[in-house]
Amino acid sequence: MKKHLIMLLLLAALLLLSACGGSPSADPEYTAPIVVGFSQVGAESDWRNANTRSMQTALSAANGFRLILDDAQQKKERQITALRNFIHQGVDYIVLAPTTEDGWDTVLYEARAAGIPVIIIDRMIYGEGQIGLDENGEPLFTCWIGSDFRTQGDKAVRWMEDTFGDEPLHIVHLQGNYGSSAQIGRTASLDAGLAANPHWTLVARDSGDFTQAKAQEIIGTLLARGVSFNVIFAENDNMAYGAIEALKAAGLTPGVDVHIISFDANQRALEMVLTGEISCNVECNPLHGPRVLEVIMQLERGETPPRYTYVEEGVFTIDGLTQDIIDSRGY
Ligand code: GZL
Repeated sequence: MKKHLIMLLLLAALLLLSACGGSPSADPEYTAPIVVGFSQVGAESDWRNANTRSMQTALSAANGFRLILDDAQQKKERQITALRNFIHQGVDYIVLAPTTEDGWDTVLYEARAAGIPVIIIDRMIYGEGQIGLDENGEPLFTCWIGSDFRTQGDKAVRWMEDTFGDEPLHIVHLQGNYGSSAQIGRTASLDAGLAANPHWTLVARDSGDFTQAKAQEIIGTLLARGVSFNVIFAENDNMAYGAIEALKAAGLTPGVDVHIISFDANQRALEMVLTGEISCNVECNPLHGPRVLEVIMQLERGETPPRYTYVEEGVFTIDGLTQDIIDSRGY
């Protein structure tokens, strides 16, 4: 008898607890989170990881969000599958960091048909032959936040012209993922620099896929073949790290025997600018989380955010760079 009484008292306590707001749907103060599906390129670089952390910090549960993160491992087809899953789940917003520029039209039409706003970050996408526009000139996305990669490349080339003057340069070019805006823009700048400076020679060009391992392999192979060069144009910091490892393994001193130009300006890379291993580093700022948060809150308020937002970015060399500056940076 006593056992049953205890069971009844326990059951009453549980019912009382659940009536006091145990289940969110019963709580009138409960506000459903804003659900965001985020298709991320991958985790190929320090830049990418900083970008992911920035998004997770901004679109946190504490800020009223449920963030669904999909890592595409640098494969576009996985991103397209992720977007279709987000559409099927009926998320409130889609954020896409596109691997490459082309091939998004169909799935973005599907997102628009589902009434889901799409925010593009970092790299650009193409519509039907236009940058981010469909065949009717209508945007395939609600807004875009990212970098001007051609300007980044031009900053690097200008530094090379100002620094090396008439000195003959023999350049090894480590490219990022073919077809990504970062690779397209940065490569176009170097090509323009090569055309404008006849005393510059392109010794070798290959894709390191923005990864340290592939870059180290490319530089190591060139050195083993006895290829001579005095500049490495690395389209991101992780490839610069790989190049530095390969140079050191061959007994060469980065910044003395070979000058390295890099992109992203991660803290780890800026330490290498201080030591002289990297000669010039062009910033590519990954901290898009707060920018996306602001855009979503504008849309939630019924406001119209700018269609395109370019991020302000600088150039780092050893001149004027201090440990305090490096330590104060967010990535
Ligand atoms: C640039 C970004 C690039 C970085 C790389 O905005 O797309 O991809 O430069 C990253 O580090 O892998």
